[in-house]
Amino acid sequence: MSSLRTSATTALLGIAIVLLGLWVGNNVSMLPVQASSNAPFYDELFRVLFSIGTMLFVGVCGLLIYSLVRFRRRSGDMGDGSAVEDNLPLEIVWTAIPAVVVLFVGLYSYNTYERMGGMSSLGDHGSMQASAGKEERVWAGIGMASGEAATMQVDVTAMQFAFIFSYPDSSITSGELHVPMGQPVELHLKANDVIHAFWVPQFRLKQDVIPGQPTVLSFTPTKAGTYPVICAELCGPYHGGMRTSVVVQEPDAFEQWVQQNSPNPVAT
Ligand SMILES: [Cu+2]
Repeated sequence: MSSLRTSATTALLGIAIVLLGLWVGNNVSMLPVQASSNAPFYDELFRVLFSIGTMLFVGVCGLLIYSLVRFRRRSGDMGDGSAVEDNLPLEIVWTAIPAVVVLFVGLYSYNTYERMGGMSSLGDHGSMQASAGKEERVWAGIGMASGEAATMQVDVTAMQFAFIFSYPDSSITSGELHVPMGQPVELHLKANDVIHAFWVPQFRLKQDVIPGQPTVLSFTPTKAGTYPVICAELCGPYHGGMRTSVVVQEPDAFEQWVQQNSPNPVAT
């Protein structure tokens, strides 16, 4: 009878922890504003991971505190605890649960990456560049989401300790990234010296840039504003100062910026 009660209590607690995890994952938001087309995909993944993380955290901490109190040493008790070993079902359960969780998280993360644009479209991209005469293999990054075509290319050079943005169409070179809202942008990143990483939290994009490995990062800015661009890979003594801004502008304002900064203005 008491083992039945223990099972029922355990099941109820398990359900409570799952519900708590789901509630926390869906209602507690600590992320900055969403400013790119990739952000909703990322946040969906984050909510799932946050839910699973909450369940595991509350479950493990709860069990730990319960055990500390329930099995504490009573006064006068000088013996060792009873030795528990060879519980096959228990060992199967605690191996199976993490295995299933890790497998699910791995597959779901890859699926999220694919929906953002993923690697497959980078393959098309490589062939596009080859046909343009520049035979350059793209090693990593995020391609265009299906059905989109980049309307603007920006070359990004990462070096100790700055990002340099150049616009091939208008010959602008800038220390600050300007992009028009609502238009697909394709960043072509390269590193001159050591490994850097291009990170814009509001875009939910963080991409390593490795010397000798051309990298592409595609996104569509969806919210006007100024957001930080941060180097997210320890790259030397002034790594902490390696940051600038990305300015997402209405198309008109962006066009004006291009006209004002282009060394050889294009007549429109
Ligand atoms: Cu850096």
